[in-house]
Amino acid sequence: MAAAPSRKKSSRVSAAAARSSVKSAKTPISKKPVAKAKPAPAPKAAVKAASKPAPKSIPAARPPKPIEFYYWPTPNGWKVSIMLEECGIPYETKTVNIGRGEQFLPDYLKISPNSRIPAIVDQDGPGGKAISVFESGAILQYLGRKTGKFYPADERARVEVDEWLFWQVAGLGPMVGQANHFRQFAPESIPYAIERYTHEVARLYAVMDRRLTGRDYLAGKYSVADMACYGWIVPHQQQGINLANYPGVKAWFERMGERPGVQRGIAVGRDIRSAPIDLRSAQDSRRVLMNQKPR
Ligand SMILES: N[C@@H](CCC(=O)N[C@@H](CS)C(=O)NCC(=O)O)C(=O)O
Repeated sequence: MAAAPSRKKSSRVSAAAARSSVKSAKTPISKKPVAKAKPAPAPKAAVKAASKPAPKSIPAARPPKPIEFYYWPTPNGWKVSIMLEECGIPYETKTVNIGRGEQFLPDYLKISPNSRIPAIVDQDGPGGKAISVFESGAILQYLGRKTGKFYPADERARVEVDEWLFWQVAGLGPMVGQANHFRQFAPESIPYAIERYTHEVARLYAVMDRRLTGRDYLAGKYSVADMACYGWIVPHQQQGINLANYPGVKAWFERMGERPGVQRGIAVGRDIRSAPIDLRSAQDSRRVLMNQKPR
């Protein structure tokens, strides 16, 4: 079982969780449940009364425990915040400040061994036991199977969703990441790298555009594949992309942006992202994120 990071994290129970009036799980997930003491023997009179057949009562169902969501507001984090909001299941956000290096804390590595966000811990996992999941694609598939939403059970439909989900996870995300790095953050301007990744991103937009011509969503019906892609299209201008050149993507992007679940998902942690940047901490973040050595 995975353990929660030991450092204090700001956490917030989502609007969805508040709606289902589930209390936030304040106990660290590493804490084992305390064994209950045996009840004292009942007095005789009580035993007599109890020997009468009691009217059968149905035990009240325990409310589901909120999903613990390890998050920072970035395109990979948004995939899962959108899915959680779209599904309307209770969740508790635990921020992992990747600019401060919290993704490398030993306790977090037990949940996310690749030291990246997002990750989740579901205390109500298979067999009623806790499970942790890292990698955004695996999380989306897990939540889709758990809730039966946005991830079809029919094999043909599921293959289509998987194709576009993996296309995003292995193609669009990493290539946009490289383009962003060389276009905005590299300490020196390397025209070869800028051109290579800007062209590759444009090629991927063209692939997506062909797919979305005559279709509302990537796999026909709205699915986790669309949620995975949306956050990567939000910063299209920084990628050197003019959406007017990709009318299918543009229409899809607008359609997605109108969904309340997408709007709520993208808004999770917006306050952290839009906090005023102090130059020193921005430089420290850049050092943490851009100068990683193998560990
Ligand atoms: N393949 C991973 C990628 C996750 C990823 O790269 N997350 C970024 C934020 S968008 C991160 O945690 N970066 C921290 C770092 O680079 O140290 C997934 O899809 O979950």
